Amino acid sequence: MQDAITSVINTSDVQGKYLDTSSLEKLKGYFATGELRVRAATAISANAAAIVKEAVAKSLLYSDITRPGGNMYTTRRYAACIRDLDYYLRYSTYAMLAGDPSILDERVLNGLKETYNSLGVPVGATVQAIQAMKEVTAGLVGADAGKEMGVYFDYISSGLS
Ligand SMILES: CCC1=C(C)/C(=C/C2=NC(=C\c3[nH]c(/C=C4\NC(=O)[C@H](C)[C@H]4CC)c(C)c3CCC(=O)O)/C(CCC(=O)O)=C2C)NC1=O
Repeated sequence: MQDAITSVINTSDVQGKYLDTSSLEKLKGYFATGELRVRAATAISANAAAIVKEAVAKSLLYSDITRPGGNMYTTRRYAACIRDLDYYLRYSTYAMLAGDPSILDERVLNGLKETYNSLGVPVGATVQAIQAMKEVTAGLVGADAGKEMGVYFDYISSGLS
């Protein structure tokens, strides 16, 4: 896993150089938003279950997906879906704190699409639920932190698509 700091340091180290202006600007931006990131992570962890629940209500409930024949039908599969959404929320929060998406590649997206395809888990509906979490989260943490979280929700969405 990388973060905003190791990412610019590794890039400079490969070239055997001190940080250039654009790397220093990136770091400045990251440090300037440190407080915002920590505050957002605190609010998200205190409200994680409610965020997932509201996102499911907005995107999946009362659709064919929760009826017999749908992939969320049966309590076991419903629970697996809720658990997956909680993974996406938690790992997006880690990535937002790190300011870098690499943890999502390593721990979430690696092999996920293949698993979903082999189990018949619908990717389109999953992406809708992730986008609903993006909206609900932005409503909770405010526009600036919401935009930052949105980067990582979108990263998972495109990694699945
Ligand atoms: C931390 C990284 C990580 C991820 C991401 C993860 C995902 C993941 N989701 C799974 C299943 C599943 N995922 C879903 C999810 C859904 N079905 C729907 O219709 C909805 C649209 C959607 C929720 C938004 C369902 C229903 C299953 C169970 C499928 C089955 O067994 O038939 C499985 C198969 C094994 C299992 O059932 O536990 C994995 C590995 N596991 C991990 O360790």
